[in-house]
Amino acid sequence: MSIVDAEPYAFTFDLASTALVIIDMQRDFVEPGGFGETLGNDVSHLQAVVPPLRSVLARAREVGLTVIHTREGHVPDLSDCPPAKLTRGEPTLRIGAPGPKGRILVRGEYGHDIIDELAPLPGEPVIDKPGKGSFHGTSFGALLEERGITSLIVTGVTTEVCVHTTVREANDRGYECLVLSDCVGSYFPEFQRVGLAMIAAQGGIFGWVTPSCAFLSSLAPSEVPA
Ligand code: C5J
Repeated sequence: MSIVDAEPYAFTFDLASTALVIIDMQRDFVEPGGFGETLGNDVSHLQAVVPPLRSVLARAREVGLTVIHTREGHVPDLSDCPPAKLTRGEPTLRIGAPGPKGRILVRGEYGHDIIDELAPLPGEPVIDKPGKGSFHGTSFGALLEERGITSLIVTGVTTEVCVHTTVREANDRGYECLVLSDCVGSYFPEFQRVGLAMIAAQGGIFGWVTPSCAFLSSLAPSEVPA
């Protein structure tokens, strides 16, 4: 077992039953010139997540942790998108509209894919999700069950939307979630701060929070190949 210093108290996990989950590190959210920036957001807050997350991903691969990536988006005919979401917002910025990196939140478009720095390796599952949470309308839950995963190390964007929704869904399903504070990002610094505080509040109401350096140093030397 590994133990990490965390809020609100130490998080214990076993590598064999733990997955690193990387949520929606997609070009349209993270890169300059993407959909996120078109909405008026400052993407530098999300780009700051990339270097620490790359280190965590590299170490996770070294120690043989299960790595699961997710992408938010819809099938090209938008048949998996509820009308209430399709008609929301300014018409040129709606789901399916043409965006700077392809149709907004549509699978197969350039902007929908994961940034090169965190590209999945062959064999690493990529869960395409039509919603904010990773369980809704996906095989994520079945995959975790199949692999005997009970603990999730959660990273990605955005903290208060897809990360929060996934952690809440996972918590209700009995998974233990550790959120790496510098490996999740929000366009809004106040949402980042409060979003993280909410997870660990009240004795860990949804989960645990810790910086990536604590997680990395928790991996016992015996678990790192020579
Ligand atoms: C948003 C996400 N913010 N991945 N998506 O719409 O958090």
